[in-house]
Amino acid sequence: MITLALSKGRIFEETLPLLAAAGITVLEDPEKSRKLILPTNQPDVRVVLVRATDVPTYVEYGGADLGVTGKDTLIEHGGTGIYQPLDLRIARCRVSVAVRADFDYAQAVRQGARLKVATKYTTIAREFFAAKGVHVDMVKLYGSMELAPLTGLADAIVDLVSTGNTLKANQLVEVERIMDISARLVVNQAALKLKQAPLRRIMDAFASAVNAAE
Ligand code: PRT
Ligand code: MG
Repeated sequence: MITLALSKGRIFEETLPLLAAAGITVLEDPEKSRKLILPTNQPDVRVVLVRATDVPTYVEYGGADLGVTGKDTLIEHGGTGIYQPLDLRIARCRVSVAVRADFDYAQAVRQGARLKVATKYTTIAREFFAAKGVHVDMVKLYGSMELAPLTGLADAIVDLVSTGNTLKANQLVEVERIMDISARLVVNQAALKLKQAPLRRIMDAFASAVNAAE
């Protein structure tokens, strides 16, 4: 049995075409079913639905043989003990710094002010501001980062941006782009040895589909 960990939403949706390229069809719609284990047209392949941030953990400890996860999530997890063979180029976005439109970020940085930063991405944010020599007080959040500068919880947020519509709707402006993000295929290292043939077949099909999509 091959177990693939996916999260509901964009990761699931954007992985479907790659699965199709490997001849795999998921037989149930996660938006309609309450099941967490979804069968596929291949009796020896199943999909497990986990929280996006839990995908690396499932793959690391062998709860799943492989998974699809954003580079953001992978960096925050640490990526230890996980094989990362392929950039799938799906679920693309960027990690950026955003502030209220009336906050002078450039001046705060220039003056060496301590910056209060709210984010779910504390590892990425810490590294970024350390490299800039900016002192930060980090506030860890698990969602709705956009609210933090509007309520005085923070001066700035570090969050994912795709179209920029969410920032705009909350009167925030993107002031720095930290890194580009896309989803990666992650594979359990022991599984790669024990189930080499079926995993290679899926990895190769994904790789061809990614190259064809270029
Ligand atoms: O939502 P939930 O709390 O269950 O978990 P999650 O947010 O970790 O999962 P999900 O499915 O939202 O995101 C999974 C992965 O998709 C992320 O780890 C990213 O690698 C990738 N991805 C790509 C995105 C986006 N684009 C994205 N736009 N993840 C989140 N967003 C959010 C962003 O946080 C912000 O709130 O969308 C909003 C911004 O979008 P725009 O288009 O308005 O700029
Ligand atoms: Mg989300």
